[in-house]
Amino acid sequence: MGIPVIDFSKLDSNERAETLAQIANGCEEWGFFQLVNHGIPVELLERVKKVSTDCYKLEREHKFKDSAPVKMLNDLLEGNSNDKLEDVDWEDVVVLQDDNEWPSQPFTFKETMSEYRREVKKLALKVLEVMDENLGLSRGYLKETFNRGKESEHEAFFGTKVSHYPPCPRPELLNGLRAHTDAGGVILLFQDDKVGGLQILKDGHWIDVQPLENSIVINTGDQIEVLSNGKYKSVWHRVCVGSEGNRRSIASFYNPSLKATVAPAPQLVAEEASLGYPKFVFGDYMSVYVKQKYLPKEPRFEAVATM
Ligand SMILES: O=C(O)CCC(=O)C(=O)O
Ligand SMILES: [Fe+2]
Repeated sequence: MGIPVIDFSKLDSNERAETLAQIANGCEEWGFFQLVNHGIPVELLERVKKVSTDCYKLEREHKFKDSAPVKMLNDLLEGNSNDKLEDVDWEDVVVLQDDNEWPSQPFTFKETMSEYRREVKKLALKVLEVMDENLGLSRGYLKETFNRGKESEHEAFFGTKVSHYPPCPRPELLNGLRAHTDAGGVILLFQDDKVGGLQILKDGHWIDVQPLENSIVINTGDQIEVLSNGKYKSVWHRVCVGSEGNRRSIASFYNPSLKATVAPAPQLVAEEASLGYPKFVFGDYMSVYVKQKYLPKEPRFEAVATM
């Protein structure tokens, strides 16, 4: 069993209604689905894979060898312990935003990743519009909620996390990335074609998000859960490491601005009693999330309700 695979191009065909229904099902029942024919050119995706892999080799690999997880695993093995390391991730991360410093190697990295970010942001906005429609919200409702006002500090956050999960000599002793739900809005993940590892918690079981060449995995974060008044739940997921293959994953996050106010959409609240979530400012939520990322989300909603 795998997560739903949906042909996004069929939204523009006579199969629009079925496609909307498939996406609604993906959001309501799974929290995760994969899009094929999503509109990002395959030729660009091929370049993204190449520059990311090259960047890892040129700028990151030697740093990872000196990183905390590697040291912690070595210490553990030297002490002859087999206790799992519960509070570390076997992951190399580069974060790309509009206003931070990016890797300079290979020289095509910046240009290629800027182009990718433009394309994936367009896809994020299309996906949000489909969610507006499926939820019965006015077109643009989610985007407008994420962007409050014209100043840059009121603009939605858009970040891209380029990760590698290198092979681990003792994969049973570590997580690639500990289980969590995502804090924000919609996440668009371009994962490795071959090396798997991402799993979601579905009906009490961890299931694999099957690698599918050049597809984009979509999932929804805690803010979409709040805005949809619980109709679209953010789902627990984790990354397991393996002893072979360096898994690449490129996750792009379209999140509310830190100044945005988030609350269940009034149209989705039948009466006061069915209001399942508080109203809060996203920046306050993030200040709780950074301390509680790997814990259940409910106490985060409670904490922010009283702020
Ligand atoms: O690397 C992945 O496949 C998932 C990454 C992820 O869940 C995250 O960065 O929040
Ligand atoms: Fe995540």
